[in-house]
Amino acid sequence: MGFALVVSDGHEIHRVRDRDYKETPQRLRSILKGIEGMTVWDRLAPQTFPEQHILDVHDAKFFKFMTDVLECLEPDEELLPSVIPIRNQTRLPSDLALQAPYYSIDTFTPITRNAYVTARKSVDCALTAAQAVLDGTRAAYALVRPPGHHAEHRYFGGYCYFNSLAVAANYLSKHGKVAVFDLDYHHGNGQQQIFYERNDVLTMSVHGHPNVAFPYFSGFEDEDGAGVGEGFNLNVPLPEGVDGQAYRQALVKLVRRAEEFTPAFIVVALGLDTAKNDPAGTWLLQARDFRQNGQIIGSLRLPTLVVQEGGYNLRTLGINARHFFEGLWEAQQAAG
Ligand code: SP5
Ligand code: ZN
Repeated sequence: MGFALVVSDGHEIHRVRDRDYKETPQRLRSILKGIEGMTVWDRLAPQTFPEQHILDVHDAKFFKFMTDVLECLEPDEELLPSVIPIRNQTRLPSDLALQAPYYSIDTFTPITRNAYVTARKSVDCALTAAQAVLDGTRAAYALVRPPGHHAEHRYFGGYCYFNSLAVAANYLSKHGKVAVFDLDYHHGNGQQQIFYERNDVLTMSVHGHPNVAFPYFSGFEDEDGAGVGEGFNLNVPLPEGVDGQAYRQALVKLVRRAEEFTPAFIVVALGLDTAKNDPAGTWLLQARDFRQNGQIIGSLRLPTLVVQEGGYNLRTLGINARHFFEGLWEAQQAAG
């Protein structure tokens, strides 16, 4: 059996223009171009799942705000958060333009009808891939945009709207313990916050130190979970300029923690912005490093769901994704 591949359809209607780099349809096309020559893939069409799966990890009013966008905005209208309502956090502003900052962690993630529609589809792709894993495939890749790992229980931001990987991890968790590896350059604050008080989903992240990297307010080493979830969140913040070898040292720490946890499933937030020359990062990973990262995760020999997150260098996204999956495949085959 091969690896399942589920690709966002209709994502081209959504794009985020930012000054330095962009979360655009070309990103997904570059990745697809890089991996489609591999013979391992069994392509699966995205299935539609009930919205209850989203409500299992996101706040109901937050979800309503996202869906209200369909009725309240013009097709091409864009809301960017501006006023920051920090004073009265329990009073939901009635105006949608003020609800945007109320539910946002930043001021550069636009709210549009297309963002909502495509974010819903990203969730469906992640759930379709999760279902493939439950059905016995060794690995499934949800190649999606928009990304999701910065979206918390009731916040969007960092180009993310719904936390697709958290929705999928929560779905898998009904069948066994889940260990989440966030490999994106930016801290996976979304799933950290969503699972912070749970001990059946271990959340882990290697990322640029929040002193110098988005999202700035979380990803510190001393955040290790709360309540029964204490000890079930692991952050490894690293300085700028990290190379493949230093990265692997951190990744191996996560693997050791995962082995101790004895999960039934692995979920990987595959950010490719750790690559050399990525405009969003400062690290130096090359294709061969992504292959080794795939091998390290594959050495766990567990059913694995991979969800695409960031990565913005159109010239290297495809080759790096390909190397990651070649490594994952090799290690899983070697395991027999
Ligand atoms: C999924 C992912 O990789 N999200 C990364 C978001 C980090 N973006 C960094 C901040 C860009 C700030 N640009 C502000 C320009 C104002 N127009
Ligand atoms: Zn990122």
